[in-house]
Amino acid sequence: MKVCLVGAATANQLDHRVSDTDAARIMGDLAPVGILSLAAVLEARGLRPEIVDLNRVRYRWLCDSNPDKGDFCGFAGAQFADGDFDFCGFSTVCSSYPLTIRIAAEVKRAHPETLVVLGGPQASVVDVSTMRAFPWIDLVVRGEAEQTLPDLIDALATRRSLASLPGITFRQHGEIVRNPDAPLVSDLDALPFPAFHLFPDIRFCRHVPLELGRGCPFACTFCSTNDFFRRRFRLKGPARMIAEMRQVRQTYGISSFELVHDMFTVDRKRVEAFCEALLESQEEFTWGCSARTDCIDEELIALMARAGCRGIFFGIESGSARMQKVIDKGLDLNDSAARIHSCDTYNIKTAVSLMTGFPDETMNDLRATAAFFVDSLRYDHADPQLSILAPLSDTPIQRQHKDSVVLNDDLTDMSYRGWEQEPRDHAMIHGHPEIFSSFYSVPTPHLEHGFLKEFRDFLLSGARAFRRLLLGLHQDSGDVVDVFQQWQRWRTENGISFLGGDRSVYYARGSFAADFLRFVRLQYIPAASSAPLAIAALVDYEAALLDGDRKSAIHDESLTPDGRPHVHPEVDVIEVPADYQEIVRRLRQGRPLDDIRDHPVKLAIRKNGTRAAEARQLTPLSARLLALCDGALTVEEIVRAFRQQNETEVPGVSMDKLCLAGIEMLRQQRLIAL
Ligand code: B12
Ligand code: SF4
Repeated sequence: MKVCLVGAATANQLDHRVSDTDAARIMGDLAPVGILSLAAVLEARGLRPEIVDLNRVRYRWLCDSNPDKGDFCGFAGAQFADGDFDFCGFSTVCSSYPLTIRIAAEVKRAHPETLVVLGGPQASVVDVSTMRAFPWIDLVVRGEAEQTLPDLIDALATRRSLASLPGITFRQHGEIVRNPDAPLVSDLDALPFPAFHLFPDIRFCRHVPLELGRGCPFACTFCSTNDFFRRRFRLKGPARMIAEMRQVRQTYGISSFELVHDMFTVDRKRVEAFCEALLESQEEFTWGCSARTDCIDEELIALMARAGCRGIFFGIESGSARMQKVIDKGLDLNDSAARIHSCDTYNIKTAVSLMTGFPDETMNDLRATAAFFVDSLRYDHADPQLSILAPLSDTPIQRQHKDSVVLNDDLTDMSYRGWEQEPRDHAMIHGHPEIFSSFYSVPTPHLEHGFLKEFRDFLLSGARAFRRLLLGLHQDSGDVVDVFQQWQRWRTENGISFLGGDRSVYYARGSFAADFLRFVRLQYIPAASSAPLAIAALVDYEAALLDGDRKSAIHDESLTPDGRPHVHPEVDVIEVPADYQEIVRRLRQGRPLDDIRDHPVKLAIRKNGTRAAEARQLTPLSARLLALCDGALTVEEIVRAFRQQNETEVPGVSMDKLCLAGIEMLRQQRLIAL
């Protein structure tokens, strides 16, 4: 039997301007873990499945300059033409479900004899409604499929009845039949290693995704994955994981991994065992994982860091203690903040994932979530994220609100994911709210949706473009939502509109940052700030960063008496009205800014294309020296001028020596070049 397995489209950041290498890296990072596991199981049964990666097909389509290339689904359908497959199995995820169903239709149209099958998290929970609405879908495999899929293919090949095969939904005499659920895979260590050899882009991966285990015992009301794996927490053993990691390193030379599990740290002892095994192996692998902040502590974080953990995804969801209860997440938010702080101390990056748009959420709840978002900006390794709730099919929230969901393209978070929807997708989504529920919004009686969307874009872009200023404004005003409302009013009064009407584009790529800095200078500081000097210093700093990058190819040269030093082309020297170092210290510690005094300082800011580039606060002596490095004076002349300017001697050090040592230090700091 000729079997093809198709990975779901997930790489919506691709477009024709992305280079081949970058595209391969993006697609490698998004390797379809489930499909690769299934392919390995089929190979172990003697089959030779082929894998089609829809991300790669889409990239090919995006780069195809042929004006008659047609729409993506037709193009994608044609990729299956030569395969002559008996069985075509598509993986599904809610965000690209309309696309998958349309591609499946193309395959069926061109090859009516091919069995078109869906599997994965989306089709599994909307199996019956999907098959009712889209007659070209022949069968759905529900849930984990390492047992079901080979049994199904075996039954099909030998023309046995499907009636007793658990885990499938299929058609029989025109009726849709839903067999009972299949048992879970109880021993994940018994599964074969993923079939990476069928997925060429894995070679370009930065972090190879490897499945660490399945199942989360918690029951958050918005989450679909707990039910999918039936809340049965399972973990691969340390020996098995390390063997997989070693094989990847030996085959592809990659030793950085994204360990896939919704909630790795459920069982502390097993996390310790994994970390200790890694340390004992002396392999120096690095890895990221997911955890809850209440299932991890400082000691465990320290051990994980030693064992190579470099990133943790924390689903915090809401910064409101009330909402934590309403959504059955139940985190203690002070503890959550402390865990993020601990990770920062151990140089572990944290994705601090927050959501808004819950049906019961009030303005005060939103304020608390926004505060949690901005507070986490004080940690350099924290990356706060904010999304708008999408009611995933068959979750408690979706079931409760299924009759009152609203469809408004601008409001759904799925369309924000960037998949362009065609009129046919819209018609499908519009006609079947129960199948495509994630494209809808639940009603939020206390919060206006348009407001939420703009606020989300504002926070995400603000955190990217002026991280410290955003934190400073929140600290100064006590409420970033209030700052946003002031900005919204000012924006309207000053006729600032969104580029081409597209709010997200304006916030992500437009002149938002420059407009906002203007608002802070002209409106916020005079009218609302209780720490005007500190905020002014932060605005000046952020404005200097906005002012373009200057990557330079200058190489270091050593000092000679006749060399003429000048400020390094990557460096800007600016003056800010208050002690910047002290402001940053206070921001990190959450201390008030209102008594920051008038004390102008000079900052040297390196602009080499990285936002992480640090501003260095110059001592008065360095500032004077740097001012003399104007490219006109030789080192000898600078020493002379410096001697004349600075009459007070440092005891035991001659002024000339001090000056030469200062120039050398500026050179080593790459603040000057010759
Ligand atoms: C890693 C991950 C991602 C990665 C993508 C990884 C990739 N390779 O593309 C990233 C971070 C990009 C991502 C993004 C998103 N994700 Co995600 N993601 C996951 C996560 C954590 C792991 C997926 C995984 O590898 N699982 C392990 C494998 C073994 O399981 P599996 O894929 O389900 O495969 C098994 C079965 O489903 C089945 N199966 C799968 N495919 C097929 C196909 C056939 C033919 C058959 C027979 C069987 C079958 O057999 C497999 C083996 O048993 C899951 C949660 C989870 N634990 O699964 C969420 C999950 C898949 N994501 C989810 C969501 C909602 C999203 C986003 C929409 C989130 C958002 N709002 O941004 C985006 C959408 C991406 C996009 N751009 O379109 C939801 C999907 C819900 C749904 N109903 O579809 C999940 C389940 C999480 C959740 N909390 O509910 N995600
Ligand atoms: S802890 Fe995470 S994976 Fe578990 S139910 Fe809650 S959101 Fe889902």
